[in-house]
Amino acid sequence: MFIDIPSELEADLIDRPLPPWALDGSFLAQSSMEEYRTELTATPGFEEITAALRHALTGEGDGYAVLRLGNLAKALSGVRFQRLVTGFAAEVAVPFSPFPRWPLWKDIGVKVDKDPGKSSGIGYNAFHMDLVNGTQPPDYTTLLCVRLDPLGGGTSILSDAHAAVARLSEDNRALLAESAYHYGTFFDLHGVGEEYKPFPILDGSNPGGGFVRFTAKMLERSELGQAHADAARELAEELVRGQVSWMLQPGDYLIVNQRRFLHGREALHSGQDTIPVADRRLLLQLFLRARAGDGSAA
Ligand SMILES: O=C(O)CCC(=O)C(=O)O
Ligand SMILES: [Fe+2]
Repeated sequence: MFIDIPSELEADLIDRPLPPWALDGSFLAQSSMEEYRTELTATPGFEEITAALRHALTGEGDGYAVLRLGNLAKALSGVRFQRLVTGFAAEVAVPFSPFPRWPLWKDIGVKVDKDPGKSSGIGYNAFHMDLVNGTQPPDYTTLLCVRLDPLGGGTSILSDAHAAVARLSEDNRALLAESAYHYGTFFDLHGVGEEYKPFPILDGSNPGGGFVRFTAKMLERSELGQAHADAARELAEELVRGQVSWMLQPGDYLIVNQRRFLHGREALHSGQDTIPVADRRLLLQLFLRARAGDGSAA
């Protein structure tokens, strides 16, 4: 689901600088959201785009969208562009940072000496949801592409979590609904509830809906019982079978409804150690919390 910005709207947005934002704890302040909204909704065509975005992410839409902001990224300074993207994001849900020591937008660069399968590693980043081990994971995870892998790797992958679950056997679904899974550590995180350990992958009270609380990274990094691990491996295989993939381009802004889609990334191309850090692939990540009563927080 790709959404392009008409060129007249691009031109108007370039002429409408937004002020710096304020935070209220780890959330974007209400006053900033109102200020951005007033400014942006006065731009003809803006509300059509945000309506299309919300449609793609909830209701009958797919559950993810890519807003193509490449021309705006080129025309605006980094700070002005980030404010504008924050304004688009705030039309979907409330931007926040779960990491108290990070700014609202978190850098995902490339670190050659990190666990290759984790965020900012160079390897295959397997299907997952972000903040999987919080009782309230972010409703949306969003990724803004700043720079491509100059060597050509790093294709994004997405898969419909409920469709993958529906292809599993009933026995495997029953195993996945048991509180037998755990992943990672939980330290000093804001806005995502409490640590959830162990957790069920499927929410038995909400079949076909809700989070599919899964990360394929648990298959190698968590101690799981044999039967539960096998069921989780089946799910990981179904996610791959149903995946869609494409290369995010500079200025592309991917928004994923975490109740519907899981995401990941193919490996970066080999040879990252030959690329200066400042030239390596760079994404910026932002999380969103659905507003109460907007229908997508079910
Ligand atoms: O590098 C990417 O494209 C995705 C990274 C990711 O999913 C994460 O860091 O949580
Ligand atoms: Fe992620």
